[in-house]
Amino acid sequence: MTTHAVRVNQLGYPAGWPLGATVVSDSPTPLRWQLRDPSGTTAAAGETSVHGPDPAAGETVHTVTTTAPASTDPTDWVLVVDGVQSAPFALGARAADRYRDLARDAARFLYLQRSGTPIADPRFGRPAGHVGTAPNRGDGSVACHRADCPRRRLLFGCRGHDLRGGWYDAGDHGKYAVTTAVTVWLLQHAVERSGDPNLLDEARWGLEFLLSAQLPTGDPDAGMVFAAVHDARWTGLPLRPDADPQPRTVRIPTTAATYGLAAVAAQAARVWEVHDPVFAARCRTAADRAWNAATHNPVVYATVAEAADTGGGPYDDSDVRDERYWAAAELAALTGAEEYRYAMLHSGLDPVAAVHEGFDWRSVLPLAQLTLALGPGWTAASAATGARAVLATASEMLLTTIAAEGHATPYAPPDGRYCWGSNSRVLAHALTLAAAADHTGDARFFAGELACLDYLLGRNATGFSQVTGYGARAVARPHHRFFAQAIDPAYPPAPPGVVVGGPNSGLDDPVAAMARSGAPPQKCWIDDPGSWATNEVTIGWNAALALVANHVATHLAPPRSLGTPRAA
Ligand code: 9MR
Repeated sequence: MTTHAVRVNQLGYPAGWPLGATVVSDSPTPLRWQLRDPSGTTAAAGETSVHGPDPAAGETVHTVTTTAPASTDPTDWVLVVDGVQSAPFALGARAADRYRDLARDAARFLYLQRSGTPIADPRFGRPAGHVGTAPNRGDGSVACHRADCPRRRLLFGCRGHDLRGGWYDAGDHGKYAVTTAVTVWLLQHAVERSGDPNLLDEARWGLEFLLSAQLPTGDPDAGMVFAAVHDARWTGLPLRPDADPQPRTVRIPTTAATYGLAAVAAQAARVWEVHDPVFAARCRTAADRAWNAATHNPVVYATVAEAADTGGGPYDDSDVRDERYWAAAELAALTGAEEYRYAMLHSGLDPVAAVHEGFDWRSVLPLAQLTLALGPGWTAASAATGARAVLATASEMLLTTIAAEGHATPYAPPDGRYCWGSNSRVLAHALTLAAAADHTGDARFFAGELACLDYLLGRNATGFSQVTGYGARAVARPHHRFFAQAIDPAYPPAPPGVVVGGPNSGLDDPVAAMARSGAPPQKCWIDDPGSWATNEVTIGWNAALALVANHVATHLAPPRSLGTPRAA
């Protein structure tokens, strides 16, 4: 009978909310747990619950469930079970503060990923990437391969399109429309949700790139949006963006990319109205053009075959019903027009199933529900009520999963296989629970959101916090061409507050395949810069992290004093 590990949220636990932990032990009977303060004094104690086998982790586990006490000693608490000690964590107000830090750090990662502009940062700064200074070939004039491109000159092909700016998607130097759209949407959603315009500048950086990827009037694909611009061939690690010598290539305009612009430009038209009405009007026009173009070109898909020349990710998607639904929802909220409501009504999709599965760049219907639930602009009251019910129903299902899983995560794919970027599924679920908490006021949903963060910040079978810089035992060697100190000390380390893709049953790279072959799903991960399939970082995943951390920090903040009422 042995106890091997005590896994906790290494950031910490805010006072009055659940303190949940997982203990790896084959003891058939409950074990004593002790919560010890930094001096080693036991502040609280109790008994574990025997959970039994946890198939996702391939382990037999117990769980600890108690309420986090308020504490005057904010850091370096530990949980001890059967002589085994957890990593240290914070309690009380300090934990809430750390979520505020995390929200800021997570959002800053997007700035650090900007292309086409120098990055001003003492530790993580660098020259502008892909502006055309040698050895870069630049993104200012990237040729496309369309036979009917109007910029084509006889024999020489297309003279090139200006696709500077935007964000590098991940550890490579590709810039992709579908992930840019999700990232822009998340940032603008935060603004629409809280009224805090803090993230608007960053959102606009991504949006301007999408606008420049939309083909102008006169082009045979007018209104459509290029899917991506990336290197013609994969480059190695490490590599600073401005030192990338590869020619750049642009990927054909697709229906999914175009609906993505329609959705976020419609959302931007609402959000920018009060700050910059001229830009808002430009966004509205772009959204209209994109909707019409995608409606007339409904089946132009990004495919693995089309991406086969390597140098960028395929981001393949051959079901764009959800992208159309998303664009329709954002346009309905902007204009109230019947056409968009009709499109949603006849999508043939099941919103509860989609929200329960969670969003990613390929499955975006949940984003539409989050917008509709806010009831902005012209959204019909019935649509808002319906979306809130969808979020609440899906959230109840997520709480059931959390209660059943040994590591209390809402992620339990039906086939038992963890997907590429599984950590981002957990974040998607956290956003669903956050919205349900806001719309219903039900504290169980907020506790569910915290459980998602517990998992990501250390209560998982890897035993690592999956966020850089947050936790004594945290991921530190992500797959990234510039934050590559793990490979070459001349490069900067990963900045704090970056979430990696996490456990991926596919083990789709040689490093992960070699190290983790046969591992249970939640252990299909390795903190190695060579593992792009488990340890890469992306803008979309980090934007979601920023939103969740921000929501938690805001929810935990003491209610603002309304002042002393004066006598009438
Ligand atoms: O995030 C993407 C994941 O959903 C896909 O399954 C995977 C394979 O197509 O690609 C992931 O995206 C990667 C892209 O292909 C290349 N740049 C890094 C992206 C994150 O790992």
